[in-house]
Amino acid sequence: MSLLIHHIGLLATPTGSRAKSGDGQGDILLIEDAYVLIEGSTILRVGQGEPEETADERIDAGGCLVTPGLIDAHTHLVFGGWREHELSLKLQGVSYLEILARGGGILSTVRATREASEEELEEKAAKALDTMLRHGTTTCEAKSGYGLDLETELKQLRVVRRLAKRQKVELVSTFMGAHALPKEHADDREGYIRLLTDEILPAVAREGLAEFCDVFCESGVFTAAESRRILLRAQALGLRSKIHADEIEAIGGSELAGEIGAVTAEHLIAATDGGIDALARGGVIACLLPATSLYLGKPYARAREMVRRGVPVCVATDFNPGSCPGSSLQLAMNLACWYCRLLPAEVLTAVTLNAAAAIGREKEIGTLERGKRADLVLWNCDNLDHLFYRFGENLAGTVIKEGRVAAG
Ligand code: IZC
Ligand code: ZN
Repeated sequence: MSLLIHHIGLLATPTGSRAKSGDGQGDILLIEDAYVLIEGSTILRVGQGEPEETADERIDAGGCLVTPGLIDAHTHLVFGGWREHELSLKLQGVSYLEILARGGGILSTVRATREASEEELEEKAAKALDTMLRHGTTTCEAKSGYGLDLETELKQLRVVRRLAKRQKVELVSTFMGAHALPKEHADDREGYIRLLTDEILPAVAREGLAEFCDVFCESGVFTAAESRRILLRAQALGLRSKIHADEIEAIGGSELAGEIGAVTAEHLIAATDGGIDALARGGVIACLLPATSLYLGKPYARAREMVRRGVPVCVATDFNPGSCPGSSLQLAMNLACWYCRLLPAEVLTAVTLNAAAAIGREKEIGTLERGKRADLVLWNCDNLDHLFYRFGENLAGTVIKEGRVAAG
């Protein structure tokens, strides 16, 4: 089955199959009056005007902007409950880490996730994915980390595996058992780290439930030395590394990411110049989450400095019930412009090709080029600047996933 999408006013896409950094971050391909010819689930050709071949089906894009499908490379997708009771606390000045230290925050979501059935977790996450798809997200990374015991961590990851089969957003799974110390190990850090490295990680690897392992390397959570131990054990079991680094305080997470060849370092709000250089040296992608800065009232990551120092920048939502209870990648894209000072073309690369590389999918998705998967968005606007200039409304029109209309 072939599908032609023609009369595209402007096609905007990064090119290639490697993360882009420096000047390359904003170096995108722009084609006016473009078409995309799709065969099955794959792009056959992208060009200008009309192709010579006929197609089984046609979609007239009516002069709109078309980009690759958005890729959300950082979410905590599967969780029980919400945390609206923290809103008033936060408004009264109680900090995110203080709420966690009092046994709330992540630990309250852990309680709700342990109590929830697999079916409940699955239905809830399926709804979130449906919303994301309608907003242009065609691929999404999903972390565990609200179980913090063998049974519930596996439960979360199995939910992701089932969701991957039953709905349209493509999912990439990350194990994040090192998200907090569970209450039963509050006075036994060593015991919990052993549980992770000796029992839970081997079980995750045995069942093939995750491609990545992530650690919350943060003051009061896991130290850089503990994070190193957990991530190296995960690497030995075949799981590539991600690190929540320098979100609130810089305690060596970026340096560790560079040292152990992590694929990504996440947040980086408090990253130092030395930390940014360590990322550049290690070829680590910076995964920035500006909607979390907005929600926690924190500064924004120094994206311009990262681009200047040669670090590829990715932008994602961080969708989770505590620090980012919203799944709009479009909002994160707006914030990346206004507060991280990235240009529209740079942000486009950040949520497509660099996001694909952040989840190990740069050869398959992230650009509109021959041989890549046909994931794309027809936007309700006709130029790239417009997409970033508007905010608070969903501008995604028709969303195509693997060559089929998935939403809109
Ligand atoms: O549930 O608070 N930062 N982990 C690290 C989170 C935010 C998610 C949460
Ligand atoms: Zn996160």
